Amino acid sequence: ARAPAVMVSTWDFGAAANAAGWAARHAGGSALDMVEAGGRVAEADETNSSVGLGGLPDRDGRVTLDACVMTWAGDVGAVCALEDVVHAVSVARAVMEKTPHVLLVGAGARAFAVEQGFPTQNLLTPRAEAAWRDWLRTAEYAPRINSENNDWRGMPGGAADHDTIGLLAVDPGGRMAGACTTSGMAFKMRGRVGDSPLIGAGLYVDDEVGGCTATGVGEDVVRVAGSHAVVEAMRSGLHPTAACRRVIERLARLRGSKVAASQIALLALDKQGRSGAFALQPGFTYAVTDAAGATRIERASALF
Ligand code: SD4
Repeated sequence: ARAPAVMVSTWDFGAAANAAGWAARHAGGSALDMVEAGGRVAEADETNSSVGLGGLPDRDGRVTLDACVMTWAGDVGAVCALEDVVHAVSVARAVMEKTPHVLLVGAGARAFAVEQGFPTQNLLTPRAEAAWRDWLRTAEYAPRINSENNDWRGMPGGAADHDTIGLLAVDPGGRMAGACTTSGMAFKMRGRVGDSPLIGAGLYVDDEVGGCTATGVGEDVVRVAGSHAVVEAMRSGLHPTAACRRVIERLARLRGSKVAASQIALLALDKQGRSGAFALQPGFTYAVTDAAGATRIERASALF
């Protein structure tokens, strides 16, 4: 039998995030410290064409970030459409820890971040700007499947269109936390928010059961409250893989041909240290780090 998993995160680039999470755990950090550290790695990586810096902008050319965190204790914090501050996951954590609220959006989120001492910077890199200018020539909104693992290839300007990282971790005390951070779908409408910062959709953690995070076309994750649905399926006794599969199948029944060309992937970790995932389309990968510190990349099965 495998050592229990202590951290999972979405896509191949999750391996680097898990390494940072593992280091945080090793340094005595909590599960929340682990997922925050991992999310920050993806946010700072400008080759990841959309988490934080280097993220593809909305159709008006503005990079807007969505993120959330959730802890074992049911504490939650989130930001939507945050501009000019790279570490959206840390701002989400600050919303949780420093305010009486759970969600701040837009100008209010930015003002709060500045007041908390977060530095501001231009998040639109020259490469992302070039991709946006290329996109403007057709201005056609068409999310591509699994672009996360094909950074900058095949898109206008060689850019991928979505790159969310979702993370779940357990600390040595056995407590679970999760985080999700993204710049959302490339070339989205200004003001558009997806599933990623919404507790229950892009992320859910229940310390009695386990957690789930989602990636892909956020609109469809929201329709089935994807992450919460997976946690409830695990509560009823399903293995994480079976729980993710049940919700993907439910979405396919609900939406039929409307999701035939979309990618949605769900990734779960239960309190027994079992991980699993399931997707609409083949190609979804995720990083799993076990209690011995070994990380492997797994490939999810898919409905189509
Ligand atoms: C969104 N779910 O904003 C995000 C996009 C994503 O990998 O997952 N990209 O809808």
